[in-house]
Amino acid sequence: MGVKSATMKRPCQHSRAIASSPNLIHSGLAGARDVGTARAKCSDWGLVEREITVRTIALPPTPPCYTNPTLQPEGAMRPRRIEALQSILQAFPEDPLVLTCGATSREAASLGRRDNCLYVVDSMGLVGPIALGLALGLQGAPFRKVVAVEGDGGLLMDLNCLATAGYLKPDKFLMVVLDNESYASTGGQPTYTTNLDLTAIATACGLRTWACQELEPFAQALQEAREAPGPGLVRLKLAPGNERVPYLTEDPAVLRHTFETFLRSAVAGRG
Ligand SMILES: Cc1ncc(C[n+]2csc(CCOP(=O)(O)OP(=O)(O)O)c2C)c(N)n1
Ligand SMILES: [Mg+2]
Repeated sequence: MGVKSATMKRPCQHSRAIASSPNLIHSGLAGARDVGTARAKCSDWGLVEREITVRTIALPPTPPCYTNPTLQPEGAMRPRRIEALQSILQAFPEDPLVLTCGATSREAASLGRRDNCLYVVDSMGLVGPIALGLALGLQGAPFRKVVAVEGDGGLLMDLNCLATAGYLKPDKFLMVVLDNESYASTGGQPTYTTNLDLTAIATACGLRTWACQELEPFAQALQEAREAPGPGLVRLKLAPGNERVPYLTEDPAVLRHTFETFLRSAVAGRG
């Protein structure tokens, strides 16, 4: 594996760019292979220039796709993640959406890329804190809600964001939890939500909550949650499994830049 010198042309978020490659391999990208490393000069938005090491991996053409019917036989009757994402994208065409890693970001992007979406492709557990920070920072902005689209596994990784949202009560914070009772993106291992109610936790933290099992009540809950004052959480129980959709291979710094540009122009244009 040779170490080469190169200058990165695109904006690059130094440590995030480096960290993303090894993490991607652990995120269920079976078949990904390390094909080389290079030393690169990274200009971070033109402000800082530093030397970094970039690993390059070759990806298989499509991600693995599976369902695990032995895990949750009743799950077959539940909505699929991609159907829930379609409802969310329809309900919030102009509000900022922060989408969790793994299959959720991939499936949402497969429905059509949108500038109002931040695809948090690899940072599990950070969707809630990111959306919470945005909801606090954008209190006077012309958005109705900042929506965190999180998985059950991702939310369990950072439950604190519910306690903080309940305490600070940012009006624009809305979390939508797509609860398939499993870490579907990485193989369908069960999470605690097989017998833990995330809406009960959110209610205890002081959030307004909606618990849904089907798509129609879910779409209705999204409309209500959009208009309701104060922080909220909508939970939908989902079937396990993932769709066979392409990987999101863009640098996270580029994905962030697109979203940031959307936020800046929306705030400037509508404020
Ligand atoms: C800190 C960290 N740990 C583990 C992973 C690998 N990983 C990516 S997605 C995922 C499963 C997420 O589960 P959930 O939030 O329930 O979403 P689902 O895939 O079930 O829709 C895991 C373990 C990661 N990206 N980051
Ligand atoms: Mg899950």
